[in-house]
Amino acid sequence: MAIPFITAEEAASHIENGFNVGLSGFTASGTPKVVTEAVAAKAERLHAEGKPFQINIFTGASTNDHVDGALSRAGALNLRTPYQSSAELRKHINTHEVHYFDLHLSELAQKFRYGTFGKLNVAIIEAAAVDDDGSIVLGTGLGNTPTWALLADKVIIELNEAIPAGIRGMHDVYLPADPPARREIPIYKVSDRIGDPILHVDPSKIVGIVRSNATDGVKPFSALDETTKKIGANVCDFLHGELRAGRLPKSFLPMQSGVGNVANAVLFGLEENEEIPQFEMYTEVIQDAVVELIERGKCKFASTCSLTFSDEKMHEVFENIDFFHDKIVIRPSEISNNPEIVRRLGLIAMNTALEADIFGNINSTHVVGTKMMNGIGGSGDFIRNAYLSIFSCPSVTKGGLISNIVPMVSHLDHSEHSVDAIITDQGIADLRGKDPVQRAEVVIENCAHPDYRELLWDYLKMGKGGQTPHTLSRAFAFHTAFLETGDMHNAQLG
Ligand code: 0RQ
Repeated sequence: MAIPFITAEEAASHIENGFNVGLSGFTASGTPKVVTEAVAAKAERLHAEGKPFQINIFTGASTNDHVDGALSRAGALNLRTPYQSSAELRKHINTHEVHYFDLHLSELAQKFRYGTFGKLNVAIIEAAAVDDDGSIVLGTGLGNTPTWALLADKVIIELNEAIPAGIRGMHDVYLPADPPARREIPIYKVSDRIGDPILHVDPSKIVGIVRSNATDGVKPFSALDETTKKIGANVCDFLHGELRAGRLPKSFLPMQSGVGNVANAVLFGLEENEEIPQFEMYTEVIQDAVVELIERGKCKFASTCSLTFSDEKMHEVFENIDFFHDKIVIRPSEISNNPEIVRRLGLIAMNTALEADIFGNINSTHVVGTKMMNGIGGSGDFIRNAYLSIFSCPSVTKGGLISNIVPMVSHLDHSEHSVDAIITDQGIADLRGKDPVQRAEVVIENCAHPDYRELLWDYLKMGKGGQTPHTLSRAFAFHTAFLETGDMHNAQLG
């Protein structure tokens, strides 16, 4: 039987108060765009009539304004997981209007299959093509779609006519068996394909197809500035040093790169550095910089969960899709971020910190310890299991009022046990094999901004012993000074 075309409003009528809804995609890429706007409008209508309407949204990672923006503005979100990066949603999370469960991205699909979140009522899946037998060519991001398609009672397809037919064949849809039946995931090389290019959905569950032609709407990155350029150059120096010392194989190892302006700058640094050989990427997002790395042959192959390109760059890739077709594979997030594969392939993991402490602990999520920024995303999936785990960030932010190197992180995402190196615009702190005091010395000397070094030395020296010589009553002196005076330079250690 032919699957009917329906309107976004008709699709939204299948979503009821309290439902668990799974969305395709990863970042804005491959994420639905029109049905969620209709759900937000429905919520506003019902709220105006005094009726309740809130749903729980499960995704691959962050989304777009059609999801997190529209639904949080409409007051339509109850629970949200596993990651977000929306300024609008952030406000609602930090006032507790939305319950946000910040989770390692590789874990959500299996947790859902294990029954942690109850049943999945509806999945909304963006597609480049759909057949009446339920065969679907997915869009620019894969995320947790195979699990949503398997578990959902009803499936709504958003057929996005802006995605070229040439994307067919770039996906590798694979669902691991669950314990106790799980076996190894048989990826031994970055480019290995283990699944099916097509997602197969039980056609009797598909309630209809909604047409769309909206782009992913990813904004281009801020232009590189002196600070981000220096961070990029320092990361390259570190990697080059590892090659020279024989601690990295001459053929190099696959790279993972996180999100944001700093990660994008690091990738540009890799492109420009002739001493870094050609490499492959095994990562969860590829951003604009990777398009150029592939075009110039510096990146030979990229395994990813999404093509998170700005609209301009995506247009360029779509125009030239045949060139990229055999150089990129798009995988589900539980495979792109799988700790087993990260450890097996020996990834070089490069992620960004909001702040790092002198002993090597990392805060990637909470501004001054309390306000959620985005979430842990996939950073923990990668860094805990990588061959080499690097965190980078600028040494200071907000014009120098905040030092990103502090005595003790105000929230802990990644512990000293999982961090090999911290790299800022000031330099490189190689933490491997060092005890806490030795780590602190190298972090202060090489990574802290000169304006804050003396304060950090004073903090380290005032410690009264113990392997990690904290002075607990002063450990948050930097943060307290910022909250009270707007400037960490005013930290009172005495
Ligand atoms: O604020 O937006 O007001 O200017 O934080 O900082 O320097 O532009 O850094 O864009 O690279 O993002 C950690 C957030 C960095 C990101 C984080 C303020 C700063 C600015 C952004 P403004 P930058 P980036 C895989 C990996 C976690 C998830 C992850 C992230 C804004 O990389 O979300 O790694 N990572 N996933 O001014 C207060 C500090 C601050 C601070 C920076 N110490 N205190 N504010 N800022 N440091 C990908 C996925 O999982 C999908």
